[in-house]
Amino acid sequence: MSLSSKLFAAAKQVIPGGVNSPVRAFRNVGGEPFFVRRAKGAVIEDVDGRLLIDYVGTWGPAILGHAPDVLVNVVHETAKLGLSFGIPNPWEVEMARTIVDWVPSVQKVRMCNSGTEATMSCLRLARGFTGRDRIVKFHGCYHGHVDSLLVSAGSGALTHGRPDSAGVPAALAALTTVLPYNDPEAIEAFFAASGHEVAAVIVEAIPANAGLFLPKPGYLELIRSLTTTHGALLIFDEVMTGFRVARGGYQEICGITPDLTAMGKVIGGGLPVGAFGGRADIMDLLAPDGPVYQAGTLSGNPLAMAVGLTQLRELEKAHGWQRLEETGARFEAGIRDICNEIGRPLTFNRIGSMFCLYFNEAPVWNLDDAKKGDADAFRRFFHKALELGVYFAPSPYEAGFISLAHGPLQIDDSLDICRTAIRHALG
Ligand code: KE4
Repeated sequence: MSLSSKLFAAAKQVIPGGVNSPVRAFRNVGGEPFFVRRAKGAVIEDVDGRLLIDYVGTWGPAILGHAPDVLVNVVHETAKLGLSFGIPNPWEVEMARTIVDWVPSVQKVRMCNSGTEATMSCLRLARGFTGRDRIVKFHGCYHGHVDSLLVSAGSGALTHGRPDSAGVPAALAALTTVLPYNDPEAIEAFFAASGHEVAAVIVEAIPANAGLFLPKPGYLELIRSLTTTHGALLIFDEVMTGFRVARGGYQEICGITPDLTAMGKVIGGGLPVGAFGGRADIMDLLAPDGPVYQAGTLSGNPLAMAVGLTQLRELEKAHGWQRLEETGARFEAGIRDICNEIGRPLTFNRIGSMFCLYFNEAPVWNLDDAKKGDADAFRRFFHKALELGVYFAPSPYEAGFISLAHGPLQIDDSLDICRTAIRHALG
């Protein structure tokens, strides 16, 4: 019996499902999760000594690769000064100024401790600012485990076939309208009828919790236009895309100015972090100045701020976004070559260092398309790749992440393994 199996048996005695976050449980792919001992660069080592090239990257934060010396050193140095203060400190001012400088739509920003806190706070702000209650989200988009947003959610909720969580009061869920993504007619019709009720539309800047699919040309612009016309706010959830697909997130690429933005992951460098920001006239409604309450014991803690700031600086110094695009393009070209060799043009969606290989040959533009993928083929692909030394997300409803530590060697090795795994999956 492997040490991972022993640990999983022990974990299940004291942790629900044996995991601290459902998607880690391998329920969608079958089998048992492995337990990690350590990680460095593009490689993770499990407790049984197996080495794996990692395309999950702790779900986005490890954009430089795991445990780069520069981040480990800054943890050591900062920890000597304190682990948490619950008192204003210089690091949080510098983080706020960096975010405001890099993301022009963010005039003011508040730190918190997870992406969920960030999106939850955006909703409360939007409701407080507009005096309205209705929230609009999209099928398959995931914004963390916020009650109002666990309605037709993606990621782990979708993976486990429960996009609508138990425990969310029906009265609250009734205030959330869920629309099909990339469907202009649907959102136009909804706003024509009910736009005056809407506090905010929240959308993943790039939906990456049902695999990954891209906004059709003009779609985000339409959402921006409709929200502006009807006095609703536009919230970009950039928890995953922020500081990854571009220095200023996807809004830098698409040129759309949201009213609020939720952020996380990359800005913590692997330590617990979230942030939300936007128009000053909205953010100033937050306590202690305004009537919208939001708080957090560990918000702006020095370790997360110091590590996150260092990661952002390293990304900028290394021209990280250009390099991530180049590596992502290399990986995509390799996957497409494999599919051409096999004569099976599987759908591969990518933006920069985020991607999804669907076991589906038709285009994937929304959740319904994503669900047409061959789940059994994905399972065979996932486990063969894992057996051969590559770790992809244990669900077809997640994205893959490439880091600056994924060099040509790792990419070429990964593609060789993917060739075998795809052939195995397709039989
Ligand atoms: P956290 O609360 O997990 O820090 O962030 C929630 C969140 C918000 N918005 C987006 C677009 C997200 O993708 C997430 C969380 N991402 C998932 C991966 N798809 C986290 C993995 C997990 O739940 O274990």
